[in-house]
Amino acid sequence: MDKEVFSLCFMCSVRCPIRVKVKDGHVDWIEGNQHVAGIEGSLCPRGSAGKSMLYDDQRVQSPLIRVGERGSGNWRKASWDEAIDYVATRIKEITDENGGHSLALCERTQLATHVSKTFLKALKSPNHFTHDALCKGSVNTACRSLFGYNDGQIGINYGNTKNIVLYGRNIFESIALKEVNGLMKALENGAKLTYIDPRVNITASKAHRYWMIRPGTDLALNYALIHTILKERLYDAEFVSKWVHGLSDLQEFVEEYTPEWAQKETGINADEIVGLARQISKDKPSVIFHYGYRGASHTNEIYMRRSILMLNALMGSVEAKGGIFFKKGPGEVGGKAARKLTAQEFPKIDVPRFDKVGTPDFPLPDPNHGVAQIFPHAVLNEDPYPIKGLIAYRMDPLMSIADTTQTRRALDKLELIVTIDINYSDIAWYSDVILPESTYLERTDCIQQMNGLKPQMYMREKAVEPRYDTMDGAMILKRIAQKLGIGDYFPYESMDELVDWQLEGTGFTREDFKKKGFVAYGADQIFWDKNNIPFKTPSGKIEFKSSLLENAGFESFPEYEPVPAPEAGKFRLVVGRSALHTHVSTQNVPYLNELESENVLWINTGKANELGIKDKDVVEVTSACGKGQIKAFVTDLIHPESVFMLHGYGHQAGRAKRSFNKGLSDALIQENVYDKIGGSPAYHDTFVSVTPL
Ligand SMILES: Nc1nc2c(c(=O)[nH]1)N[C@H]1C(S)=C(S)[C@@H](COP(=O)(O)OP(=O)(O)OC[C@H]3O[C@@H](n4cnc5c(=O)[nH]c(N)nc54)[C@H](O)[C@@H]3O)O[C@H]1N2
Ligand SMILES: Nc1nc2c(c(=O)[nH]1)N[C@H]1C(S)=C(S)[C@@H](COP(=O)(O)OP(=O)(O)OC[C@H]3O[C@@H](n4cnc5c(=O)[nH]c(N)nc54)[C@H](O)[C@@H]3O)O[C@H]1N2
Ligand code: SF4
Ligand SMILES: [Mo]
Repeated sequence: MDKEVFSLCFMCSVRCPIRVKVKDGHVDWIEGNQHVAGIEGSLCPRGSAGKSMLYDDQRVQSPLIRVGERGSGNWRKASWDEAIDYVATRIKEITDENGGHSLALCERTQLATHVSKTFLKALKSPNHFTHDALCKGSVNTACRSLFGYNDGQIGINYGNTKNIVLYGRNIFESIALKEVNGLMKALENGAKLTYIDPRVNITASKAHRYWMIRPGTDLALNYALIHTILKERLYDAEFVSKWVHGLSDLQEFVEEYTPEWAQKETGINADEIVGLARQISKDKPSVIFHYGYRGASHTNEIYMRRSILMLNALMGSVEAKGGIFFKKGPGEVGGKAARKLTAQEFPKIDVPRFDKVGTPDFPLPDPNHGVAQIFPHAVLNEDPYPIKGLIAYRMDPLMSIADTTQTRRALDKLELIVTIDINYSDIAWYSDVILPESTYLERTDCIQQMNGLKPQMYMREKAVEPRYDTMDGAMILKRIAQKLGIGDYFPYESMDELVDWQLEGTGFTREDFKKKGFVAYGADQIFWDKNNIPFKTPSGKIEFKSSLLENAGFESFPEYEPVPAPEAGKFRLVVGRSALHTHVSTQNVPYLNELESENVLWINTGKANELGIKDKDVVEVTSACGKGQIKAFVTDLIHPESVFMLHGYGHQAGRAKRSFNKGLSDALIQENVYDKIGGSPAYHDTFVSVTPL
């Protein structure tokens, strides 16, 4: 029998709305949900490959318990009853002896995150941590320092923008579909795009203005832009005088950071910097300085992200059409959000988090996410206490935290590693137990609350029955919880019941999602009155002079520290994504692997000639913490100070045969250093030497 199901893609975390056509119990076709504005049927390459992932036999097919050494790949099949019993028994032993806090759970934030948070809270462990700090920890902190809202509560109105500046935000390859479609619409309507990156990528090729910046110096560029905007009074005076706290402090601070000074630091011509400031101010407030995710990734990340947000405030583009806006929830229109299990009462936890976030040692990162890259340090040093067990749920610390060798040493100290995954990821391969989750096409999931200009809810609905002996994540955790005697926190027997529980009191039912795949609380876009924006900072204003930073003992405007050039023969290693893969997840998916199966090292032609490296030669890349081999891509399209590779390659799980040992893992080479204020890792603060073999 044929049917069509509205659901949510999960080939990456963006979760675009999709329509799945099913024939005789098989997925026949996947396309974007045509009812959703900004999607209208479109899908990215990874979304289109969902079927290839579903019908791939090289994913985990049943629960597995390790029989050989960790990482040796010797497994025995187990039934769900046995696997759940085994995991619950081991968790009980560990937490009875060492306390609930000796168990940690890491996860890439997803729809069932409220379930895993509940699991840890019920066990009295504060040690839930997500991918967030690895991705944009300092962006989150910077947003809170200026607006009192985190980055997740802020959106970008691409479709109506007139002028946009992207700092290494490689939007046409590091994709979120709605953003791409929105920006394309704006470009068709005449918007101007400036792209800044030490590397010429697809986004650079679509820009009106491209600057090959010296890697790591975006902050210097921004100080010069701010200098020019203030000196020439190019800012939105009305907005700034109403909302900005600390303008005169900023003015005094940027006095010395002239465009001529920035030219020396960044390599960007001073006249061009002035030219951008003048041009973009003509389009205010419908302009965007994109605060990004990754791009620059350095120990001073917090100040770089703050400087971008300040540029938006100076242009008055905050809560403006074609600028950045605060996301509106159902409460704005008298509606109710879906319930979360975390709203229950839990036992009090009286120990700090493993990463000390929220204590004077690490006051500013977001405790809802924690700081993942501290995990290896905390385990190895037993600081603040010994951690004995880890559940890795849709996150791979081995490939996603810098310095894999160090992370593996930390994992070796653990008594229990359990992975909930769909693939033979590197962390699954290194675990004691693998609990396979059903893929997104085989499972119904928790409700997606989508706050934005128009608050909505979406639902992931099962399209086909699971092909293998797999289970939904929220059911796996519930069953372990039952064995541990904390089952009462999980008041459902199936995913449908959990969704019904979430929807209680919202006025919507599961049936309502069947028509279009989503429900909307109202029809109109909501912008707040610009004279009445409820900033959540202590002053109620946009805090250039930040009480969040200063109360914690940090400066709002620390002096700029010049970015060192690499020593002779060395390069700054920078990394990024490809349009064809998601992080470390999809390299083994047949269709995607066929299109791109290996990463290469971009190296500047002049530098390659000096080193005697020719295109496609295999080279060795060496840092202070690791080394590996990779093919060279010799090109003029990269700044001579940096070399670049795609993230996500160099997998070590033997049963994922297509991706096994293909290319090189950036995490093996990168040092685990980070922004000690904002929380982001400094992935781009590793210097490497490159030698021909
Ligand atoms: N296809 C695909 N799309 C994705 C993802 C995916 O895995 N695959 N992941 C999603 C996620 S979670 C994220 S966080 C986003 C990431 O999206 P982006 O923030 O766009 O990140 P990257 O792909 O990491 O691209 C980083 C770019 O920054 C450049 N860069 C390096 N150093 C500097 C510097 O000093 N200054 C400047 N200006 N640029 C620099 C690099 O050369 C690279 O081109 O993508 C999202 N979209
Ligand atoms: N070295 C280095 N580290 C990085 C980055 C980098 O550029 N370089 N980028 C950082 C960024 S921006 C981010 S966002 C993070 C992402 O970090 P991660 O979350 O670790 O990476 P992902 O590839 O998104 O997903 C991890 C795991 O989820 C599994 N998975 C996929 N779908 C499902 C599912 O439906 N259920 C379950 N249970 N598992 C599933 C995949 O098989 C994979 O093993 O990495 C960060 N870490
Ligand atoms: S951006 Fe692509 S992979 Fe990610 S959810 Fe959307 S369609 Fe799927
Ligand atoms: Mo990310």
